Parts: sequence; C-alpha cells; structure tokens
Amino acid sequence: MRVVLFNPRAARAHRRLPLSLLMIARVVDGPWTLVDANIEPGAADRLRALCAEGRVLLLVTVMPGPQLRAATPLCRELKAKNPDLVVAWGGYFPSVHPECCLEPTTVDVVVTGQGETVVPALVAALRAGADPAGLPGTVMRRDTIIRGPSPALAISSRFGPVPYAQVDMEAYAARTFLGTRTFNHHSSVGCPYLCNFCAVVNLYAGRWLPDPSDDVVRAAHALALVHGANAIEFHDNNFFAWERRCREVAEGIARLGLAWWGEGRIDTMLGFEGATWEAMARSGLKMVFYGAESGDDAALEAMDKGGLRVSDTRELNRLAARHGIVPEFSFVLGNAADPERDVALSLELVRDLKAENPECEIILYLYTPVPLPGQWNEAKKRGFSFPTALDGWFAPPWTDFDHRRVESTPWMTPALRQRIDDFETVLNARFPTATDLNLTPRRRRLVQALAAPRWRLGRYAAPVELRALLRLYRYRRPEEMGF
Ligand code: B12
Repeated sequence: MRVVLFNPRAARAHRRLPLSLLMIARVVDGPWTLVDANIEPGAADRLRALCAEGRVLLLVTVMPGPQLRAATPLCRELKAKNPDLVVAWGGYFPSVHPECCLEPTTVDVVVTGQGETVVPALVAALRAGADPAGLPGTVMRRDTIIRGPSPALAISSRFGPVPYAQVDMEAYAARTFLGTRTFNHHSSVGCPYLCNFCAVVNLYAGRWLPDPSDDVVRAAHALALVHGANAIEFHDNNFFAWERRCREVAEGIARLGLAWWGEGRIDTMLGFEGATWEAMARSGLKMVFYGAESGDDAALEAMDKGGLRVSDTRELNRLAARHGIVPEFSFVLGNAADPERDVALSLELVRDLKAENPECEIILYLYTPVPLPGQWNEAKKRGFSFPTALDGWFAPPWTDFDHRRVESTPWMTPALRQRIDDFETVLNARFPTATDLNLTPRRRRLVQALAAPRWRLGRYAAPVELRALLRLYRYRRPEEMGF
C-alpha cells in the first residue's frame, strides 16, 4: 500500500514546511510521497493521478477553515473515483471534531493527537488486510463510532530528524520580517497548561514533551548550515516552557547568526533569570508571542490561565523591552461572564502597553468555543452547538468561525464586535506591525500621522479614512505575517 501525504491549501499564501506531515513521514515504513497544495499549483491533479494508481493510503492534515473546505470535496471526489482508497485525517480539526469528519464518502479514519505514535500500526494493519478500528489514537465509524485508546505521547525527535532531504527546501525558504530565508521548526509536543479556550488542550490535555536541547540545536544547525536559513520560527505551542532548555538552545545556536521567534507564557518567562534573557537576546531571539488574553483579572481566571494576572502582562512588557525582545501580545476577547467589561479593560490595557513599549505587537482575537469545561459550558447553556456534519461547516457563520474574528458566541454582540474592529483599525494605523513587509517606511509614516489624533483622543468610532488607507496598502495583521 502506497502512502501519500497531503497538505491542503491554507487560507493565505504561506511557505512553511508542512511539519504535521513531515513528522509523520519519519515513521512510515517504506517510500512516501508528499503533495503540498501550498506550494504546488497542480497539487490536486497530482493527487488525482497518484490515487488512480490504486492501493493508496492518503494521510491528510486538516486545520479548521480553508484547509477543511479544500480537503472535504477533494477527498469525496478521490474516494468516489477510487473505491480502494483509504483516507485518514489528522490534525486540529479532526482531533477536536472526529465524529463529524467520519462521513463514509469522505474519511475512513480519524487520527487524534500526535500522529507518529499511531501511523505505524495503522499502515501495518492496512497492509495486512486487518481492520484498524480500535487501534490506539484512531476513531472510526462501524455500526457505532469506535474510538481506540489514547496512546502515550512520545518525544518527537526520537523518531529522527525532519526529512529535509526529501522535500524541495528552496520552495519553503520564506521571506519574513525575521529574515530572507525563514524556515519553521517544531520542537515539543503539546503544552503543559489547560487554558479552556485553546484547542491544544483537546489534543494534549496538559501534557508537554520537549525534544532535548541537543536535538533542537542540531535541527537549527541543519537548517542554517545545510539549507541556508537566516531565521527560524519555532511553531511550538509553548517553546519557552522550560527555562534550562531555552538557555541551552540559545547558547547552542548563538553562533549561527539566526533571528528567531517562538511562543511562550508570560508568567513562565517572568520567572526566567536575567542570564537566560540575555542568552536568548544574544542568540538572536527577536520576538515572542504571548497569550495576554485579557485586561480583566476575572476573565483570566475564567479562562483557566493558571494564575496569570494583568499586572504580569504589564511587567513582562517592560522586561522584554529592556532586553530588546519584542513581545507580541495576543488577546482572546469576549469572555462569557461580562464581555463588555472584558473588552473595555483589554483595550485599555493595549493602550497602556503601547504607551510603555510602542514596539510591542498586539493581536486581537474573539473567543471561539472549543469543547472544554469552562466557557464552553456557558456557550452550550446559551444555545451554542457545533455542526454535526462536514457540510455544516461550509455555511455562514461557520465559514469564518475558526478565524476567531466573527461574533460566534451568543454573548458577543455585533455592536461590541464593531467597537473592537474600530479600535483595531486605529491601533493598526497608529502602530503598524513590524511584521508587514508590504508597508514601506513612507506609507508607514503617513498612516501613523493620520491616526495620531484619533489615538491621542481615544476617538475610534468609524475610522473610515484609516480603513480605506490600510486596505489600499494591503495591510497585513501580525498573525497573518507572523507565522
Ligand atoms: C503553522 C500554523 C499555521 C500555518 C499553516 C499550517 C499548515 N498546516 O499548513 C498558517 C499560518 C497558514 C495557519 C493558519 C491558521 N491557523 Co494555524 N497553526 C499553525 C501552528 C503554529 C503550527 C502547526 C504545526 O505545524 N505544528 C507542528 C506539527 C508537528 O504539529 P501538528 O500540526 O499538531 O501535527 C501533529 C498532530 O496534530 C498530528 N497530525 C496532524 N496532521 C495529521 C494528519 C494525519 C493523517 C495524521 C495521522 C496525524 C496528523 O500529527 C502531527 C505530528 O505529531 C499551530 C499551533 C501549533 N503549535 O501546533 C496553529 C494552529 C494549528 N492554527 C490554528 C488556527 C485556528 C489557524 C487558523 C484557522 C486561524 C487563524 N486565525 O490564523 C488559520 C487558518 C488555517 C487554514 N485552514 O487555512 C489553531 C487550531 C485550533 C483549532 N480550533 O483547531 C492552532 C492550534 C493554534 C492555536 N493554538 O490556536 N496556521
């Protein structure tokens, strides 16, 4: 049985190594073929031809949103044309909504969580002609839904290095604000926290297994010295969860002259020693993405942020500025208990953060339910539910649901959403993100000057002139360019 790995096209043009699949490729016994619709214009046709050769196991990675919309009709078409084709989906969407994916015309197997621990047994069972239903980490539909037990997580680097030699690395060398040849890496599995708005908890339930620092340093060396990387984005859910590893990695990569980026927790990094911050700054760490989430302590508590306080966010902002490492603060606005208060206090916090450190980056999301105790219970109580069939995800409001930009919860009103949008437009114009490469210095100065009076006076309502200018300049928000 031939193994074909497919990365459906994501929303925006992005050149990032499809690590979800490359990590799995390491455990496939025998040859495999990768088809990546994000870099290959004729990807769907190549996939059609490969599947037509017969006896194919098609492994598809699916994120909510555009990848789901691209993968669903294509898998239906491929399965209709090739009756012996076995389609397995994994990744965030199927892991959170497995039953919804298991439509016999579309998907045969859902793999939940870390794929490396599941795929060897799945391939072996299919090659032996055995029924894989009930295998650890799988969900399948028979007369009922059969869910295998959860396999233990495994340290990812134990499965070997990412198979760079078998992909067109030039196609993935991306120009970003970090460098002209940016590659992505992923050096841990899961996240040790249980924030109740984050889909990572659905997959990993508070478990976190980091690759040893030597393996991370080795991967960075390969990217820099063999593939010419001058920047690395660490896409780990929580790269900075363990101080000693951060320091060892920073020291190990310092001589490579890389610029790098990663995601971390405010409270963890506030506890790091000064020497660790200095080592990270020396090694080229340029920016860290943090979940600030809210300017309201009550909302942070309701989100299970593990004791994070608003004052921590303020302190981290100052600490990071002292070390010259830009903090990128992400907010998840629209908490169930009191969305008005949450939004008001959060926008106030954004103003303060900008006043203290104008270089800090701000990302505003709206709360999007994930099935976890907490706000989800509140959402359900108020009549919220997910579609139960795949097609349900392709009609409004679900089409934009997972972009976390639409008012999807019963308590988020269009007026409040508009207020956030207006504020964000003025914020973007007054402090355009450093990550947007489209914006020339002249244009940057112009939008800033135009937005300055509104920002100073706190007049955010209907900033039509700023919206028009940002649209004209095709302004890209940080989360669109950041990773
Ligand atoms: C890189 C990235 C992107 C990239 C592209 C990713 C791609 N697949 O091509 C871009 C920038 C395009 C992107 C966009 C979005 N993203 Co994104 N993204 C990530 C990020 C940072 C890393 C993904 C990654 O490569 N991980 C590394 C690999 C090794 O891990 P993995 O993907 O989990 O894969 C493992 C398992 O899931 C499983 N697996 C995965 N696929 C498959 C397939 C099979 C067949 C099997 C067996 C197993 C399997 O095995 C893999 C190896 O262990 C994650 C956060 C994270 N750290 O994971 C968010 C994340 C996946 N993104 C997320 C979201 C919400 C989005 C957006 C929808 C929203 C937005 N506002 O940007 C958009 C739209 C995407 C789209 N559909 O077009 C959420 C998903 C949450 C959810 N509710 O499901 C995440 C988890 C971030 C978060 N913490 O909220 N993203």
